[in-house]
Formats: sequence, C-alpha cells, structure tokens
Amino acid sequence: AGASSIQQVDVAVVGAGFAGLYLLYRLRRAGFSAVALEAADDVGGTWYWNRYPGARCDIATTDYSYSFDPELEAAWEWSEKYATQPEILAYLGFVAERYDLRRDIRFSTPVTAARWDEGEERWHLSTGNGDPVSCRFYVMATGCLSAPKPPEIAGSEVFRGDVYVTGRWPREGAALQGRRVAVIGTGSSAIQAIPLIAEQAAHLTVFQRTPNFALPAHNGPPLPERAARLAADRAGFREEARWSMGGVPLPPATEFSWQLTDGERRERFEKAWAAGDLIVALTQLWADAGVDADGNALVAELIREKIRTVVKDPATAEALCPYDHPFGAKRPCLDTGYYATYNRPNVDLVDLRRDPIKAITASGVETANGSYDVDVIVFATGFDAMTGAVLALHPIAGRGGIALSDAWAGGPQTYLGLTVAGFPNLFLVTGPGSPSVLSNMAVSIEQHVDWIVDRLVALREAGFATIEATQTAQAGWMRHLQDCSAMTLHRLANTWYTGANVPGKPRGVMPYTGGVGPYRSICNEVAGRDMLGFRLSGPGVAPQC
Ligand code: NA7
Repeated sequence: AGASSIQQVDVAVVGAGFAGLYLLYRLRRAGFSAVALEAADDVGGTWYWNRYPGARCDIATTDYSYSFDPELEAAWEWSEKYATQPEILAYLGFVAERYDLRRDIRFSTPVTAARWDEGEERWHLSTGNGDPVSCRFYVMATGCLSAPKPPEIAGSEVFRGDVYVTGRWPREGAALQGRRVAVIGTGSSAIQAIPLIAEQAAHLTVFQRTPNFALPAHNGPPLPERAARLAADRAGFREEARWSMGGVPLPPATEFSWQLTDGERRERFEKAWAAGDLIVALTQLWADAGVDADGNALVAELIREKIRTVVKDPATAEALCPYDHPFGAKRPCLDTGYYATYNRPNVDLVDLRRDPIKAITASGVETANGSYDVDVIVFATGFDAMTGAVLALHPIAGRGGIALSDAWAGGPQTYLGLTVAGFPNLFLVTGPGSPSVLSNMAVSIEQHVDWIVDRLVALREAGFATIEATQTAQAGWMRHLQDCSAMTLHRLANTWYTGANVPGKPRGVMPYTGGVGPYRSICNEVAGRDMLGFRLSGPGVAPQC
C-alpha cells in the first residue's frame, strides 16, 4: 500500500461497544482525530454478539447506563428493571446516532496485527478490510468476555445437527422449536437461556459440569425506590456509584454474621432473595460474606435450601446445589425460572461430575454412562475472559518487537489494568488488573475512558509524544493485585476470573478486587503525582500531565 492509503489518526480504538462508543465521543470533543475498528457490522460489542434467548444485563437499568451527559439520561427511558439484550443494543444504537459516532467507525474491519514503530513513535495496524491505520495512541475497547472459548470436547466437528454458541448467536435466531436440544454449560448465559429453550424444545438435556449459585431476578418495571432516588438527585446517585465498591451506590454491610442471630440472618437473606439483585446479595447480608469462609458458608447453605425447595426431584436438586466454591467466588447468576425449569417433564440434567462427556458424535453427546441423541447442541461454554479479548484478536508487538502474548505468557501483567510496560501509547479499557468484571461495567468503562482521554489531553498540552508504564510500577501493581485477592474468596474457585476455565491458561485472579472507589482514587493519585510509574518522552515542556 502506498503512503497515501494509510489512514492517519491520533487515536485508533478497537471495538464499538459500550467502551468504544464513549471513547469516540470523548476523543472527538477533546479535539483528537479518531477511528474505531469494529469486527461486527454494527455497534454494540458484547450486546451485538450475545443474542441468545434470555440474554440480559444483571445490573439494574438504574445503574447500567452512561452518565456522562444528563441530556442523554433524560432522553432514554428503560422499560424494565433488568434490560434485555435487544433493548441495550437499541440504546447503544441510539447513543451512536445521537452523537453521530458511526462516521468514525469502520465496521466489518477486524485488526489483524498491531506493531509499535519505535522510529516514528506510532502504532501501525493492519486490518482485514480496507486501509491500514497509523496512530499515535492505540486503545483496546475489546470487552472482557468477547472471545468465545472453544468447546474443548472431542468430536465437536462431527455432529450432524445444528450447533449454536451463546456468544455468537445468529441474528435470525436459532431453530429450536419442537427439537431435541442439548445445552452444554451452566454459567450465566446458560442459566438465562435454559428456561426459554425449554419452552421451545421438544426435549432439553442440560449437561452440567459445575453447578452455579443463581438468585431470582424478579424482573419487572424499574425499581421504584432506586428510580426515585435517581430522579431526585441524579448527579449525586452517579457520583456515589463512582466511589462505591462495585459501581452501584450501596453502603457495605457493617455487621458480621456472628453478631446476628439465626433468625436475623434468615430475615436479611429473605429480603435479599426478594430483592433479586446480585450486588445486594453479595454486599448487604453481613460484612464477612465475601471475605470469610464461615460467613460465606452461611449464605451458600441458605441458597442451597432454596434450590431444594424449588426443584421437586431430590437427586436433581442435589446435583444443582453448588458445594465446590464459595458464593460470589464464581460469578453468581440472576435467573428467571431457572431451577423450576427442572420440574418440567421435557427437561433432564446430566451431572458431568458423575458421568463425564466422552465425546460428541454425529448424533449427539456420549457420556461415560450413556448417549443422548439430539438435533441441536448449544454451547454455553463461556469465554477466554479478559486476556482472550486482547490476545486472541491479533498479534500486538511492542517496543523491540516483543509480542504481548510473550509478555503475558505467565499471565497478564499490567499497570493499573490500563497500560502494559514495553507497550508505549497502548491503553486497555477494563483490562486485567482493573476492577472491570467485578463491577458495574458502565461505571468502570466511563472511569477508564475518562482517565485515558484526560491523560492524552494532558500529554498533548505538555508536549509529550509517548507514555509507557515502567516495569517497576507494573511489578508493584501486580503485587498489590495479589495482596488484595489474597483477602477475598475469589482465589478459591476455578473460574474465568482466574483463567481456570481455559486449559493451559496461567492461573491467578485477573480483576482487581480492591473495589471501584479505591481503584478510582489510586488512578487519580497516579495522575496527580506527576504520572507516578510512567515514563514520558518527547519534547515535553513540563513534567506535569
Ligand atoms: P461461564 O460462566 O464461563 O460458563 C460456562 C459454562 O460452561 C460453565 O458451566 C462451564 O463449566 C461449562 N463448560 C465449559 N467448558 C466445558 C466443557 N468442556 N465441558 C462441559 N462444560 C463446560 O460463561 P457464560 O457465558 O455463562 O458467562 C460468562 C459471563 O458473562 C458471566 O459470568 C457474566 O459475567 C456474563 P465449569 O464451571 O467450567 O465447570
């Protein structure tokens, strides 16, 4: 390609989901030229790809919204307590239209390689569609759950029926009506989809490796109390969310389980169960529920009691009861009729811990003790989370040609979850090492984007061309990350939080467990202390940025 056919911009963004759209909005207003490169043919990111039946956000609509423009907030009204995938996709489309963002998005354009040019101090991007891009700053707005994990089951390719993957559900929907369907997996996607699939299928067999904790969503109109609080003081509500632990404005519980009687604990639990809100269940019961095995075991048993009450067949109920991990250490789920679905005559559960899958065959699924002929297999087997979204997309070569996949061979290394030593002018939104998936993503995304764009503005004002985390700062952040996770129960579960769901992936709690508010104050402090932990270069006139 000739030099004239290279697209030159200040900032290139990968992804046009929740993060990519807000980045474009902020970058443009800050006077940067920017382009977003999006593999899909429309905006939406996670909400574009996850079209499976029942796909919804587990954070209430009062909280899962952009907050950067009060006029946008006033212009959009959510119809339910928890929004469906189509409504969130419509919202993101509405945002793209309102700020005319589509003109800076190149759709159906995957980035195929990214290389830092040390001489030019620019990133060079090859794309799978159209001109390559040269940019000074490169921002990954690639989401955390974007790269579906291969099924890792022998014989998947020989199956003669239809195969669907929840994270790549076809636009036109799936043919399930009156058919024999297998769902493999019982994570959040499966738990949302199973009740609706069961209504359509002639027969549904669910293959469960690890049972999950799920609470009823009690979906309906937006929560009147929270909606009223938001309406009364929108700015205050949003600000409180930014400084909260999970990105939802709820003060943490202060009483410990052992300070409460059995009756008081039950009362609190029943209230949380009736609220149908994960953040309430995770943070409002008692102070030791999330950090202490004993405090946690009390919650876990109360949930198991509920499962046994709903599911009529005692053996199925017991198979659905999670014992292997603390409540909250694996991402818990919100459901609508999930457990009751197992009371339907057309639904069976296969417990893979007792009867593991041997292979997928031309006609269905073969386990150690049986075989199940089906017309459709739905893989709800999850994602190569957090790092997959960055690494699986394309090779990224930083200073000295070092590959990000090599730099992260032992697990993801970042400074603040936002930057990587050896990769100048590269930023990650909700990267590993940030609270991201342990928070309300809407709040985290806005914070990361604001922090990144504010830094770019400051660099420009001070005349610097590059910014790069030092190895020392990165090592310190990784140490802090480990110290924080040692104080939680997340390390005790085999989950996508720790990389355990992908064979061969290095293990370690990837998100920052210290909370959204504390993390925000650290990010602010880094900026306020002359960009502590960063090396800046260029003809800069002042150290302050
Ligand atoms: P998850 O939560 O990773 O769930 C995937 C499920 O698939 C889980 O039950 C896995 O069992 C199961 N799985 C994965 N691979 C296999 C194989 N090879 N055989 C049998 N079962 C398997 O992904 P989701 O898409 O449901 O949810 C991801 C997040 O999106 C969710 O947490 C929310 O934050 C939104 P395992 O537990 O690994 O034994």
